[in-house]
Amino acid sequence: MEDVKKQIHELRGNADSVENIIQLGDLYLKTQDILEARHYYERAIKEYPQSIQGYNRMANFSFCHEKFFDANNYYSQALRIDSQNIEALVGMGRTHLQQNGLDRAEFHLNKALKQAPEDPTVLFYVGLTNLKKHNLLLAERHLTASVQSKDYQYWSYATFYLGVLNFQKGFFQEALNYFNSLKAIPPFSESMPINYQALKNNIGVAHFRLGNYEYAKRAFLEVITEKYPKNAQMWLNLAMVYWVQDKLEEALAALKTVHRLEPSKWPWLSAVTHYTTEGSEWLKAKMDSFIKENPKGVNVAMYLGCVIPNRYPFIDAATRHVLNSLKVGVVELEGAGCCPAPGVFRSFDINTWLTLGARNLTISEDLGRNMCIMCNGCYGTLNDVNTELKHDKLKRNYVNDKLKEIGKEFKGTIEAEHLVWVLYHDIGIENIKKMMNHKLDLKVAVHYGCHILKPIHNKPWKEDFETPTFLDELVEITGCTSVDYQDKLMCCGAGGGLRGSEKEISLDFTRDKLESMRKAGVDIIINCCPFCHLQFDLGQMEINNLFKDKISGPFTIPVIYISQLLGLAMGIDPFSLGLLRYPQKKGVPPFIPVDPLFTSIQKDLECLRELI
Ligand code: 9S8
Ligand code: 9S8
Ligand code: COM
Repeated sequence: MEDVKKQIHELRGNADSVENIIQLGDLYLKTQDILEARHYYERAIKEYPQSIQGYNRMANFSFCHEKFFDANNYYSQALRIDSQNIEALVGMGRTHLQQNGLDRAEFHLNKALKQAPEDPTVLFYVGLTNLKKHNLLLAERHLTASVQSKDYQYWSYATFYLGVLNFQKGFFQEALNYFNSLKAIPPFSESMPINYQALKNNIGVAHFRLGNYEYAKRAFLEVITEKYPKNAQMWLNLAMVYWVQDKLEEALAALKTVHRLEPSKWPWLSAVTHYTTEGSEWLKAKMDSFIKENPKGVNVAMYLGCVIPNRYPFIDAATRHVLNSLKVGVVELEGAGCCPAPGVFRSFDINTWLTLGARNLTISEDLGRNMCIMCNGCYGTLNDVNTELKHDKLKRNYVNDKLKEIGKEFKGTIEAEHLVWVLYHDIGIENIKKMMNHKLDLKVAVHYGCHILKPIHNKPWKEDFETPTFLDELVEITGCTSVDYQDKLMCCGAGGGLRGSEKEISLDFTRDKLESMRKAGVDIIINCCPFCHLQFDLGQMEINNLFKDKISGPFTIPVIYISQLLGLAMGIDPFSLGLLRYPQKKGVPPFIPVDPLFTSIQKDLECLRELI
């Protein structure tokens, strides 16, 4: 420290260049004299407004003091001087990341990555952004690259988030291995209290999810008894361990501590003060839902198909945000291709259709996970192929003969499931209901689409294929009302290659359905298939042009995918769900504005006020 003071003394005499002024600021920062540090950074800006360094320093300074708005401003000014400056681009990225502006963060960080593809800091922040967007493949790639860079600090941060990533995949043991490897590593040692507590928390929670309750308890207790008796989250975690171990008295004592420490964060805990061990059913239900959002431990492999990644990527994003909130472990199907589309490929060549479908299924089999499919058409193909090959030895032999050429084999060990079934049945509609935070009071036209219902012989909901209710039930837990309308189960018009070959006929179907929906007075359309989504969304624009004289007026009914609706009711922010976006772009979906959705429910969505 004496050294630093001496340096300061020497420099103060000749603070005549921007470098020297900046260095003085840096030195003061080392002595913890933040006021003086800021003074010199500001002076650098004032005296050398064309130099980028002062802005970057002030931005970093603001960031560290959690003044994100200021940080944003300074980084913008830095980028005005040099739009490719890596420090400013990364700074801008992490500032947006702090404020949950994931798209903006990604925009700046990708620019930085282009110039510095091996920079561990850049790689780390790109990975973290991908992780927050639930883009797990890219997240893993970038975080792993950051780990390999051997930059000590980023090695440890990236390792931590690789743990988080594996946690999100439902690979708790792998997650635990990553977290354990960080024990006693300086950035996560006890001298860094925030990181230290986060690491212990994650180790405990990973043990908890693995069912190692004693280890979990030990991790939480270490934090509480050693140094941080005021960590309310840790007390809550501890209470959960006692709760599942049926140690009610200990659990209650811990819950009371949580309530004493943070009464406003978990207001429902006020009930514990009246709780006797005989028990309030209500508190029990609340605790159960809190502990077990995913009580059956559902883990899936995501199948994307073609339409979602190419036309409606926000359907994927919204679904992943919802599944993550429900604590469903999600992995990618690396190398998966077109399902292939049932209404197209199957009509031309059944063997090719079977073989390509089987190839996709084997990727899921190798992971030991059921497929979670967000598109009706993909579900139709993959579920049909799966059942046919499971039951027909001749077909299976044919397919496996072909697959042998690429070193694959269909075994028939997994299920191909529609997302709606994963939600409704695997996780359970009751469990999702517990996660609802906002009541959305809208009149909804529910559109099932064809391939989710037919053919019926291999569908899990075969009892009521003529009057299905599962999708309506899922919609109604949000507070919305599913309104009946004419020809509700009719095709949207797109499927079976019709949209591709006979657009006008295909849109005439859609027009017909839309008229019925309008007659029923609905506020929004809910669907569970990206191709239906496209047909209703882009289709309304096309119909408004094509059938100008035939329709009673232009159509503008918002089209919403089921996980967007559920996410909104759960309280997930509308940007992440793809319902709102900034800056408004033209020529990209949604084509029919979804804003009416917000105006009609604004009073129910406090959180929206500041966002819109
Ligand atoms: S993948 Fe290829 S064209 Fe598509 S999206 Fe649903 S269907 Fe299967
Ligand atoms: S509907 Fe008739 S074929 Fe389908 S599923 Fe989706 S696209 Fe509309
Ligand atoms: C509709 C798919 S979702 S297809 O066009 O019938 O193959």
